[in-house]
Amino acid sequence: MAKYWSWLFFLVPVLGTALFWVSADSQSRPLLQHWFPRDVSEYGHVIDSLFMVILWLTGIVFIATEVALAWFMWRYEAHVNKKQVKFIHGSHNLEVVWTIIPAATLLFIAIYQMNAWAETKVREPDNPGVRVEVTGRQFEWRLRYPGKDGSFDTPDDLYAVNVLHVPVDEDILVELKSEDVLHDFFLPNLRVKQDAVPGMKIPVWFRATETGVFDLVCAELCGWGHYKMKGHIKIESREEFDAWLAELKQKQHQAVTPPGEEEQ
Ligand SMILES: [Cu+2]
Repeated sequence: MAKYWSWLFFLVPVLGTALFWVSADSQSRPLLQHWFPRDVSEYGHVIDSLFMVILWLTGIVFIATEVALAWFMWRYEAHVNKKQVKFIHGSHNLEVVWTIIPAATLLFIAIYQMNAWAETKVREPDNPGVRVEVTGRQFEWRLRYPGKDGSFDTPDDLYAVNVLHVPVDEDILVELKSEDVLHDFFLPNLRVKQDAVPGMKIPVWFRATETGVFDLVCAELCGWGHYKMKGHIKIESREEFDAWLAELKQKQHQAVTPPGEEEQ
């Protein structure tokens, strides 16, 4: 019976690896591209290559341990091995080895990822093309642009909901907030994922390299309507973005100014 179990366990790494292999995004295997969403961010490849390094490391360990598990089940089946079992009380050398190897691996990852972290979380752009405030609330994304004067909390602030317009090839600086609970600002195609924490203003930045409409979703289970908390990011040319902003300003102006009180 144990022989069957060992085969079953052996199938885990085999099927797992095969599934990753066929679904990976590659020119030579265009069958099932369930891998990363298309990268349209300037630093996206940094995140992706870091992901691949960690996937290779954990993948090798996964396959090695699963194969070892299956092999031991196969080799040391009780019915076959009539020899008396020898008990041991641990091995000091082995303990040292399997403590040092993971510790060294983690230290390697910690040092290796420093540049990626700095790029995405530390080196805030000095002169962003657009600043926008994004506030997560149950269950939508509230967006605010500073208007002409470039600062928030002034009468020319512009408001939008769920569709984040940004110009392509410019640094975008998002000031991320939450109005109620934990949310998570997730732009899969831009490799941006950041928790929105009540009481905090967290800077997030990216630079889009292509125009198009992509997902903006909440990646934190934030309540019953979490699934509804999805929007879009619309990446467009500078001209289109300015035109949209002007139109938004026009609409907002009409909405707040009573007829006959048009400012000159
Ligand atoms: Cu949410």
